[in-house]
Amino acid sequence: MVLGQPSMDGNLGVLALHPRGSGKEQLELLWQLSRSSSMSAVRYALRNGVAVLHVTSPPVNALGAAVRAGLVASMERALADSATGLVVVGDGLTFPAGADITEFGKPPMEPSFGEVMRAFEDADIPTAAAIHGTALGGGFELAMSCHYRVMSSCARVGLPEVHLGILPGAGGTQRLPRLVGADAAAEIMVTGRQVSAEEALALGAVDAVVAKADLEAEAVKVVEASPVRRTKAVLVDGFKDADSIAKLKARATLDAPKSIIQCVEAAVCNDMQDGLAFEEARFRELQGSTQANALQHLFFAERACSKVPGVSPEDAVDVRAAGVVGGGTMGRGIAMCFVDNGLPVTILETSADAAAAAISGVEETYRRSSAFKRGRLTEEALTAKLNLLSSASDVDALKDCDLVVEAVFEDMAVKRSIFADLDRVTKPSCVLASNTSTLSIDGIAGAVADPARVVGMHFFSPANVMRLLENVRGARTGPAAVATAMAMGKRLRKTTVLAGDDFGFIGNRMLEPYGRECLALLRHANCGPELVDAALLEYGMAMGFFQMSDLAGNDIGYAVRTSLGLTDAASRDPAVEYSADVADALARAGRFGQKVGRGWYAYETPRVPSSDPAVAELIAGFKDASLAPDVTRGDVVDRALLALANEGFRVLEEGLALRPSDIDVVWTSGYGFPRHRGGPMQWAADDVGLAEVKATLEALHAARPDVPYLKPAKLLADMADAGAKLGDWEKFL
Ligand code: T1G
Repeated sequence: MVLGQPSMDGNLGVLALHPRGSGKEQLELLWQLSRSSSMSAVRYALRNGVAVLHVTSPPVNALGAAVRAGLVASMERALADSATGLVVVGDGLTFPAGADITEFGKPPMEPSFGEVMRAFEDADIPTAAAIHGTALGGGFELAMSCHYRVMSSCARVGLPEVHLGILPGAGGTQRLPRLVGADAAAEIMVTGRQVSAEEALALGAVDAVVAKADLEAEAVKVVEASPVRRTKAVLVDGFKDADSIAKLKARATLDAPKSIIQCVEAAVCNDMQDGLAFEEARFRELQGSTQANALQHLFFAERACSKVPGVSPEDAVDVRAAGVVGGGTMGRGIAMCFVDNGLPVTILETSADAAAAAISGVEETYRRSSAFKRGRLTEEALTAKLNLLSSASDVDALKDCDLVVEAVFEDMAVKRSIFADLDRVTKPSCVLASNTSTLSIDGIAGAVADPARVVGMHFFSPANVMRLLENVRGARTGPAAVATAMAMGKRLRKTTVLAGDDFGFIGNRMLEPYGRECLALLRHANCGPELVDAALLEYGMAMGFFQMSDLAGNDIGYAVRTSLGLTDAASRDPAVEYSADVADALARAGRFGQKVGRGWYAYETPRVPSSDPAVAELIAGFKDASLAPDVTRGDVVDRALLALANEGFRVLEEGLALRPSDIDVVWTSGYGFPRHRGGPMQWAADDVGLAEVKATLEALHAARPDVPYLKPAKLLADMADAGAKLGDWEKFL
């Protein structure tokens, strides 16, 4: 192998193209490496003649360069020691959970993944992987390069690269079909799902499932008693189930899943070497692509968002009992989150009847759920959940709570009186949270003696389903309340972000200009909700704006605008465009959306929107003949999504978000922004480019100077002028 040259040996391209120093110097560097950090990353021991390798690179034993070097050096040492077999184990949390994602996009380091996999597959002694935790991506590929796989009963395996916009590039697309067949392999890689030990054994992906305590010993027994058996020698039969592969192809709309299916097809009719070359070529096309960059941006964004500078997880209150004030849709959903994660909760309502109704409402929701209907949620498990749930109509019932979440309707006076009551009966250490989506947390906190214990916990409807939790720090919210809310988000397995306390926090604040621009588009002659929504769906939004409004309820938006004095033309600022007048008219016509069977669309079939001539007639009254008659889908995307991203930069410059990637997490996990676009900030800055974003916004603003949200945010403009990327944002604050 000649260093610096792209090689055909499954070397993951991005990891092999760096001509630093001569071949000889690089090799020397490799052995130095294998002598130093790599040997600390992989511990070597000989056990009755069997070499046992322990990968020790916390937190997840990712297969970074040092681990790869350590594995290759240890294999060579085992052969030099005439070992009779070799077992590889992960120390700590897990068997290697994949390539080291932090190495992506950085200068490549040897040895290549291909070299590591070949060393284990081509070894002349039997090799086995002893799998615990989550053997994912390159980790599972390493296991499949071993001749045998022993798995602990609670472990999981998988190839989730598709979630990073890439494919398993270390032989996974060629070895998995050889172990489990083309159909199952394609399904596992296209979905990126984790596979349980039981299923992995049934599929033939592993050879044995044992108790964790016996894992290493059992793996040693296997290599002591088994011959060399190379996965590459297995031939792959064609797809058996044409329907399921057709469904898989239909759902494979993004680049990575398409390439994965092509690789499995290549495995069917090619020998291993050709299949690996095909896989490598597809991997090179994907790595560094817009979709891969976007999804990898989100991988780290979703891990960074739970970290709050200056607030330590140790500050969190130990929550052993929770309370929820309000047994309506949101209150019930929040209570379900608590009991779903084993936390006792009391729902407080205004009367005993309402309290009882809240409990039966929760039970009914569980019984209607697909989990219950499909038996995943058993009667017994449901009973256990309901045993954690109680309700009351006397606030004293919440006196022993460690956390109380208020979820009543949006009225400041009502919320303040509830918080005053809570302040009176709860422990001083109890954290008081509000699920408000628009009102000021600091305004609510003013009702209690110690405002430091008041924080916002903004769940999204339905709270027991939606992944996002937007916590809100008021001006007087203390570190304990912030830490408790963030820790609770993790405990409830929510994607948790911290926002500042201003109108609409992060998500709803940005929803405002996005929605206003969608409404303003209706003034063009050819534009109705159908065109706007079709353009947004085509872009990848989970839902069009008008479909989303009908789901949320057009009366909610109208009530918020009325509370802000906007629905009365006389009290509005005439110098500012108001595009929501058509939405006000829709609400006044009682078209509240799905809940009444008509909104921007008609819903003859529940949840299925269809065009309604009555809406076209209503909108016709708001058409503006002075505007260009026709808008295109491209115009819709430009106007709605650039207005959204622009507001994101305002949110950032005002300190309402801790980092731009938090904004992307909010919109991809709470508002249906497509993950393969990375979020509004990453898309605008690193895909479109800030210079173009700025120029487009300036042109839109020049045409409509009475629309303040179209004026480029200062942070955006400064970064654009400097040709900056999203990662440089802090330099411009
Ligand atoms: N590389 C680098 N860092 C990683 C990592 C990885 N693969 N996986 C996790 N981390 C970090 C993470 O950023 C966090 O850091 C800490 O570990 C704990 O993670 C050749 C090219 C394993 C199921 O996609 O799914 O192999 O925030 O908070 O909830 O074909 O992490 O503490 O600083 O998520 O217990 C394929 C990705 C890679 C698996 C554990 N592998 N990881 O979940 O902890 S591509 C993956 C996970 C690949 C090959 C290709 C999860 C987990 P920090 P965490 P967790």
